[in-house]
Amino acid sequence: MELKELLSSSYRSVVIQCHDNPDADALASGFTLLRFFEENGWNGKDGRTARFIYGGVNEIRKSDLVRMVEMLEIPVAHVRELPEPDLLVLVDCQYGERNVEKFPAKTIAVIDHHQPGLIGVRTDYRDIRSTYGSCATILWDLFEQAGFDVRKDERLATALYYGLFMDTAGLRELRHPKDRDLRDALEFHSSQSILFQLENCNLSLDELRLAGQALADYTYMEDMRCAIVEARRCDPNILGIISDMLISVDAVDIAVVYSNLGDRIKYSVRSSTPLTKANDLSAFIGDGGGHTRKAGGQLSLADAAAAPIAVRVRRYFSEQDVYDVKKGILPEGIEEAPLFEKKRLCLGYVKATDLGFTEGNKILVREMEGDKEVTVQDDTYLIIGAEDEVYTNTEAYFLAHNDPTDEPYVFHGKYAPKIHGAVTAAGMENGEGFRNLADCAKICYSRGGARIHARQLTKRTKVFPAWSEDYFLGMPGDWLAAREEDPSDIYIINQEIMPKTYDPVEG
Ligand SMILES: [Mn+2]
Repeated sequence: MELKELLSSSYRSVVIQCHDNPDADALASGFTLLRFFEENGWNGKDGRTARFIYGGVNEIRKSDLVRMVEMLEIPVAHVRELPEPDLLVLVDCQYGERNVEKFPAKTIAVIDHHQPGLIGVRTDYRDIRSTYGSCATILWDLFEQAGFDVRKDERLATALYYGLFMDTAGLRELRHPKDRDLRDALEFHSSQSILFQLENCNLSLDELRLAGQALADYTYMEDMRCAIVEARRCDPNILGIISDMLISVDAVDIAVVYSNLGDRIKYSVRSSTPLTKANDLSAFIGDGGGHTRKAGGQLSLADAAAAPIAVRVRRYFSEQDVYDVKKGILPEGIEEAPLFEKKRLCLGYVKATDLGFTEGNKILVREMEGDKEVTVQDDTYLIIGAEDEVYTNTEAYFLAHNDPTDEPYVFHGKYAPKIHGAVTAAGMENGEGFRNLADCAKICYSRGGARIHARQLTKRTKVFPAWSEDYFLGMPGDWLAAREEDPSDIYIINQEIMPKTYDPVEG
């Protein structure tokens, strides 16, 4: 969806509504969208109106939210009745959901980052991006697309930044590269003093007591070095605080903290062991994601009734195969699996020095999987691979395995990798230094021909290769591969990538 679709002047009355018991993300999304409508003529001379409301029994009471509304001057109204508007835009929630008071409207639009729910409920426009950490991120992306620059009003930038901050446990559970883009683009355009005040008044004395009680009653799985804690119903932000405390305990390598919010379960995961990535465990438990160390997610009540959190955590460990090249734990019979041959692939490449970087420069590469730092050498090539991932080669290796061309590379994936100098000197406009790597890249063709043995996985599998501390994760349907010349060099190939990159060897 694009915002200009909502700008028809036939919508004389526009109402923006967020969920009942609004949180920071909901307030940020509604507030900035209201300003967008005003920028485009609503609440002006011609009588078209736009307002921002929420329903439900309760008025905003949480202290950081009360201050957020005051300090950012958010004109939000608590209502129980609403004259039917021409256009109702729901932000950070969906029409007909339990936590959203239902008001009639002629046209309904939904902008949300939760799981799409309630198929069949009427919605005329929808933009649901459930892989985003906050609804603020979607709004920011839509504003960018529409040419509405929130950086010119510090209050708007601060609102969006704080919305993302609160929905991602203090930016520790960022899920999508766009979340990182928002953080970098708006950090220096937000009011640091307002953010500091808000961040430091979002735990009440009651919540402190709740966190203490929850921590006192942990479940400990000694074999996994995993601790699980259930907290009473609370603001989801508290879960991140509790899990951060839990993971700092010496006997705890994995921490899972959850709470039943009434309409769903929210959970927070921490890991301090390279054997388990927090985002893997989080995605296994329910609808979750995040970082290798810190992640979070949510689970529907029906799914939790079918298998509670503790059962899911146990299953995560019992229902997996683990291979470790360094320890010599290898899959049996992989050298008898069918042979495949690497295809010639169309990839993107850029020589780092052609981007103006010099030997020793540290650069930051942002891709779907996350951010990574690369130290540039004189002969460093950056390659955009078949999975939109970015990796580096030396010049000698690159030329030995690829045929470069001068044709411009065209990116077709979901998030075009970006790059910038990782130096963030004082006063430098961080986030604005990002360049789209794909725009600078040219096409090369990999030589192909390398052969592997491969078979499809029937079980979730972790492979620790010889050359990295990080493991590959394979799901049933993905492929377990071993190089023909060296069957101990094993790795995982995603099931969608396999047919694009390998051909079966006939006979
Ligand atoms: Mn949200």
